[in-house]
Amino acid sequence: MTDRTTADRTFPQGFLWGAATAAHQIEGSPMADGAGPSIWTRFAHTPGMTLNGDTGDVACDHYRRWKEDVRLMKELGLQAYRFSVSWSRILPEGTGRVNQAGLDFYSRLVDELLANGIEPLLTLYHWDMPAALDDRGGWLNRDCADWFAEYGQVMYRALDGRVKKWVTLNEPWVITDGGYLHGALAPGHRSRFEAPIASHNLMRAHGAAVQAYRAEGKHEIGLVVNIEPKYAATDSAQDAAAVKRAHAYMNEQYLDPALLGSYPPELREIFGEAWPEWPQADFDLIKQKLDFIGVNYYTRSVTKDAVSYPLNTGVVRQPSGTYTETGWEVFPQGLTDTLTWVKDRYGDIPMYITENGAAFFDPPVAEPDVSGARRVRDPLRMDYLQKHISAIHDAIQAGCDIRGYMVWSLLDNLEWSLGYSKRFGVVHVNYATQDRTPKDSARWYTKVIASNGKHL
Ligand code: LGS
Repeated sequence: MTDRTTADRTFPQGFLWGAATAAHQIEGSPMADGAGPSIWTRFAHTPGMTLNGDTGDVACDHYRRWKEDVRLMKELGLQAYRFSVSWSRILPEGTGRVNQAGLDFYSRLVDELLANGIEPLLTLYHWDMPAALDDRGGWLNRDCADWFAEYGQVMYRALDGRVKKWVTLNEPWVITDGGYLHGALAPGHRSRFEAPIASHNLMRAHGAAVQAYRAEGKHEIGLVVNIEPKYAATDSAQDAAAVKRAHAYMNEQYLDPALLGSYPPELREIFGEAWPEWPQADFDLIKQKLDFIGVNYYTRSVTKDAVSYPLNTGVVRQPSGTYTETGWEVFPQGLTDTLTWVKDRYGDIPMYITENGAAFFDPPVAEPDVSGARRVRDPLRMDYLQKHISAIHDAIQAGCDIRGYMVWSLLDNLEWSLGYSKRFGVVHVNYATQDRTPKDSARWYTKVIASNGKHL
């Protein structure tokens, strides 16, 4: 570890500092201007699926307040903004007819970002598949690779002149584990047989969208994965094997086929008879040259052998650990370990931290102080971000090619099935008035950006 008080913490020149969001979590107005329903609109409107029945019908009303939100980004000094496009605004039926009004929304947003000197990072898929495609089997239907490439092509043709950084999928592990294995996320299936098929088809869709990009696009495209490093609870052989299973399932299941063209052998052990044989042609599709990997990092897990479905592992809570509001351990060293692991296993590929952040209880917005500014004091979030940004610097010093950092999230927003109960924003959102108030962490982040990481 470097000495945080004296080390030269300047980040590489051109390091991109920004913030991230996703369509369903902030936009609201899901059916506006000719959009079709997405699986998340449908899921959230199904009784019992989200905390308090919360939906994305209003969220942060960003669909109408996008201009004001870009102004806020500019005020905060952001250099980049990672957002996602809602597929069903563009193709209401999922394929075929393009809804120009939906496309116009993102086109205006991109123009406004560029006019303010903010670089857009566009994610094609952050979990909100058109419901019409789920009706045709969703990610379980092998045709999804063609559907996704078609949607990608529409977006590349419309925006590649202005958007230079593209992401195919956000976190295929979460899509599958939440959507097809445990059912807490849309479309809410619970099947050990479906999960490997959904995963595999997501990766085929990723490969097809990258191929389509090479035919149309001139810039960069990558994949975003969540990585959670696994550490053994004891030095027993059983716990070591449990770590290998957990690590293969969560961290290697997607990067291995994308970058190495194969799956780790532990997946067969985990899924047993539910693990199919895959044709070699599928791996040829999945393994495309990528320009970067996006890493979403939140926490680690200390893992032990245990009876659980389907991994037979358990997570050991750390008595001396610090935990966030979502119950995740704060463990910055895990981010350094994660980034060096990616480099060691997959080679010297450029990486972005495409998400990192924490939900903590925030006190109410304080009355304006003498300067007239309203404040939200969020020292725990600031501390979390500070330590994780330092951990990235450690990884850079260890030789990792890290190109940028996107805090999760710009705004407090809809945390999927947890509804509005968890606040991840560096900017507070009052959902009754839609007032935005930068928290202390945002003010601090502005200085980090202005000093290229020196002012941590
Ligand atoms: O809002 C989501 C954030 C919040 O935390 C975002 O849309 C997702 O891309 C991303 O998955 N997000 C996220 N992930 C943290 C997952 C940690 C799971 C830890 C489970 C430990 C028991």
